[in-house]
Amino acid sequence: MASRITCPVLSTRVTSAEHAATLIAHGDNVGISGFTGAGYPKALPAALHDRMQAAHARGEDFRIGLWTGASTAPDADGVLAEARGVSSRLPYNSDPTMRKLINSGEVDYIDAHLSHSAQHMWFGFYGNLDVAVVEVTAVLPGGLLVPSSSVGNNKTWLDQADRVILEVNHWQPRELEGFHDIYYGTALPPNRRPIELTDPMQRIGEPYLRVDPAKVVAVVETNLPDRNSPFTPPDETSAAIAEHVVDFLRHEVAAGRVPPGLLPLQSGVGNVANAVLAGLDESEFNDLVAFTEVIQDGMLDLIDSGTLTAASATSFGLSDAGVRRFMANIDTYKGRILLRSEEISNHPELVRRLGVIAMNGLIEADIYGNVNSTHVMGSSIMNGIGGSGDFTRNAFLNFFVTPSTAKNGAISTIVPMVSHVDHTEHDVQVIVTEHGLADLRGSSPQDRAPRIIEHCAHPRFRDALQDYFDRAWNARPTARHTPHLLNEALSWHQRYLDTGSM
Ligand code: 0RQ
Repeated sequence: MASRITCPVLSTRVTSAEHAATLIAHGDNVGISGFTGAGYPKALPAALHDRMQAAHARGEDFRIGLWTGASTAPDADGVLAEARGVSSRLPYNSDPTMRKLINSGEVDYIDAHLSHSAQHMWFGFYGNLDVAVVEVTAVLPGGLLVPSSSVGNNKTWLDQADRVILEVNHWQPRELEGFHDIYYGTALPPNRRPIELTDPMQRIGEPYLRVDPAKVVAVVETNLPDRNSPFTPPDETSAAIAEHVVDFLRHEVAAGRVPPGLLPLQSGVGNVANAVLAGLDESEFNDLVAFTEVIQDGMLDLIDSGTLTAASATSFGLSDAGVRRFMANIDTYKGRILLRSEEISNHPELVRRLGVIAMNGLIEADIYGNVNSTHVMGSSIMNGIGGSGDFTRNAFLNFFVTPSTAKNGAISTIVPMVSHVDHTEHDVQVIVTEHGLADLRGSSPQDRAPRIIEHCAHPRFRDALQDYFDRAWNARPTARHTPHLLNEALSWHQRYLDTGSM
């Protein structure tokens, strides 16, 4: 195995994961790498899990504050949750074991916008970061680090942590060097300057992360794969959603509001998002570019077919087949894929300047266009807001895509009033289900309701939604801007909790 650690100082710090784990103590805040299952530390969390369990067996408390880029994997979030070793967690989680502890009240979850997480750290809102644990591809002289398959919050964690543990993962292709653009120009108010990025693929930083070698207390070598999620081909529902989105974009181009090559695309994670990308791939659109968070298989398809010329993101989020394809052709992607820190990939200034077209999933929307992306029945977290708020509010055009029902039709994803709000009616522009699309731009709440009911709701729920709107309209003639029946607005959710169906 060729050495990936060519920094003379840091090559003396190579040690085992078990030893490195002894350098983390109960009560520490620990910032780990990782974003949508890519680039998270693979060995340290398991070693820490064992230390936590041993401490708990001795009757001692051992819990840490766990900060990440976004979601990690069962062998990072999962094992630490299983060890009951996490007191607080930020900013985005999709791990089922961690989710259970959050929903049982055992773990405090701070569900920040991804673009906020780094700056809130710099502002001092989260407290001191004791340790950073960051996976990298290689360690070069002078503390220059070749990042791995995600960047996330690594720059901030490396800068801010008192102590740093590096995992050098030999599984990550050494050829990843050159795929990153790490911007070191962010300053704190009142000294901030514009971020001079005017093209999605412009380089404004450098290919390496930096670390002060004096802070590095351990370097651990691994050879373990990322958590690569299986890819499900589009089903009938997601294909129908994709068709509505593509048709709408055609319409926008014909109306002269959007250029023929569209505008930089952001696509959320999940199968519906992949289906929309597949829909674009089959369409006449080409020469597209992405300014997004995650490169999923669908993006790779678009790059391979030439529909997409290039993509800027903060992370990969590929299936096993996607990873094999990427690795086999890695040189052809160089210069066409750029990974940045999440504070830049999701930066409101850049999303707005570039005029991004944002497409994200939802859990439920109400008849006035408020969107809930995070909570089930008002109280249980699903994943988190992620980057959906960063992109939605600042986009040129935003879409929310969803099947019209969930849980085998027991739940309508269009409801009288959302049980939690992530994206307000002031932000949301286009809602799309398999039944159609509601364009909410420039419309009042009373105009939106009939459109959403008619075009987006499942036919089985349409009459009940229309009936709710009509009765609310008639109930209080002086309160018709956003008519509601307050004693009934959340009754659909209560009915589901009581009976298992809305
Ligand atoms: O749960 O698998 O247990 O049945 O939610 O739903 O329909 O498979 O859709 O995978 O696209 O996820 C909003 C969660 C949608 C996602 C959300 C249940 C449903 C299923 C998933 P089961 P689907 P998706 C960039 C952008 C926030 C972050 C974001 C998300 C599960 O898109 O996390 O946008 N978004 N980031 O059954 C109860 C409802 C439901 C419901 C769906 N109304 N009530 N359960 N479900 N609707 C990426 C990042 O930021 C990293």
